Amino acid sequence: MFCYQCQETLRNTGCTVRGVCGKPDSTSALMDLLIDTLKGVAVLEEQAAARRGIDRKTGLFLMQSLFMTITNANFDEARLVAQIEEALIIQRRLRDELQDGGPWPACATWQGGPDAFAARAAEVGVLAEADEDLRSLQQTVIYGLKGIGAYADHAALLGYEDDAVYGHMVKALAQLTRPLSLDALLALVLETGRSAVEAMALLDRANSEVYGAEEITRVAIGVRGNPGILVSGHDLRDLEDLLEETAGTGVDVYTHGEMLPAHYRPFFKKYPHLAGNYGGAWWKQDKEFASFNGPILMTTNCIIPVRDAYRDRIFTTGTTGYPGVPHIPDRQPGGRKDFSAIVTLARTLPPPAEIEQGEIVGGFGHPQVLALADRVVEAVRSGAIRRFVVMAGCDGRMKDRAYFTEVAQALPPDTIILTAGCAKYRYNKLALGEINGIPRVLDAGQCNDSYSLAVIALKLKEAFALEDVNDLPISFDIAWYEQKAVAVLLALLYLGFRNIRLGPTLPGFLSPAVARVLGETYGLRKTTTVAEDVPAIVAGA
Ligand code: SF4
Ligand code: SF3
Repeated sequence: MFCYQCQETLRNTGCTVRGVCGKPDSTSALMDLLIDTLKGVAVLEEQAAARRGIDRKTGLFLMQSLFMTITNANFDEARLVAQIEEALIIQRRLRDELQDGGPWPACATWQGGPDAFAARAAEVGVLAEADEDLRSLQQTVIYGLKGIGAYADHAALLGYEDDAVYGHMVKALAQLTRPLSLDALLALVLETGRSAVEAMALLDRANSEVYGAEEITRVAIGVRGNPGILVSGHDLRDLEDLLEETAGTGVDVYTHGEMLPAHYRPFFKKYPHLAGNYGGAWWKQDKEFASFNGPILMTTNCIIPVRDAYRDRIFTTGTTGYPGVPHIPDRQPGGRKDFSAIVTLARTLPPPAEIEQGEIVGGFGHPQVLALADRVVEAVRSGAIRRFVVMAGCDGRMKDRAYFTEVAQALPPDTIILTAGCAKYRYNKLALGEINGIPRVLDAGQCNDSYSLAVIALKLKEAFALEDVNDLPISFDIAWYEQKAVAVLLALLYLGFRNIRLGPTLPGFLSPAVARVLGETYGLRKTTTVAEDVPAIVAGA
């Protein structure tokens, strides 16, 4: 195997025997094979779409399939094989539709079955491209597409789809089957950034129209005395179905990890049994799931290798999966998922053990911050706020991520931290105070809500009548782990944000030459030390 898609890749160069995340060699091969097969679907769909427009079902299939290959999303090989077989069926259907489609690339001609799987798997994969710079840019596109796939899937589940997002997915995957120059690939990377903006904007609209825009909310982090269900991941529709299923049963529902921001949306406040948030970021789940005592529902990434302490009470749904863990099937059109097995189990189990007490504050999406715009602009003009520091992204288990907590603590009291994603757990429980009644940590929501932070910056640019968003007193100190963060990064670059610090390492998939080009063109750089970075951030360097 060879995989270097996440921040924890071995020695920041690549996992070659087994993933640091626990992904076995055989699963990695199936993921490579699935991506290869999706490229075949895209080549055929691109031609068919030229005649009849994009087929949304095929577009959504591509999105969901790529979502399954994100770090810590799906470890279930049977599901990956089923997805490959489905892709081969779609290929056959498209070939029948096209008939005169001419010669197809290999990714659109190989046939399924175990022997064919093994033979084809040996030919595809990241290292199939020998040139490290071409490989670097090709994979940057793929990883950006994975993040887009995740966000577009969430939007589609709420009934929001965008043909332009599907169109870019099809075009980009098809393009990757062709010999492209470095310049052409760089252009495709930026186009993928544009598509990431569109996908995040779509999801922002979907979430806000269906569940209400985020508003300032205090969320309890202690526990009540009833049995509970813990719901993790990013899928708000799953949370809605679970809250409906548990209403009046005496079972409470707690959010975990990236589900925390659901509390900020007005729709979910009507459920009195949505009890609070339990625990922190994904990587502590081995301990937090053990002490929770009740069932756990994983709706998306990040699931880590399942421990015995909670093996008999964890469930997956949607694009996520784990071998031996019960998987709750998709809802029928117009219906709800059937979570009754989880509720029945919850009633037999003890309530969660308390691991902390108190509250956290969040809900600073763009509508909420813009509602405070007068106060914010005045605080900047008066000098009460010297600088905004965007510290969005992912958390992870590596010790050097303490950097992000220490930066939050070391930033002077006249700075505001804008955050989104599970990176927030590094500092959202610290007592960092307020500036003129505005909390110093403003949490916009999930990682996709990094879009909100970009909107806030662009609106502030207007408020201060600036030509260039980089003239704002705003700096970026981003933490990344998986491929949604890659989509967010490409979106920020596309929107024109410069001098982003990225850590705790630059992606291993950026070759030295590609990293140099991104550094020279966009000012993208690696985080260094707290002592070096904090003064530079405050000075706007
Ligand atoms: Fe390694 Fe990350 Fe790939 Fe897992 S997802 S195999 S940790 S690079
Ligand atoms: Fe976290 Fe996995 Fe990326 Fe949505 S839950 S941000 S790492």
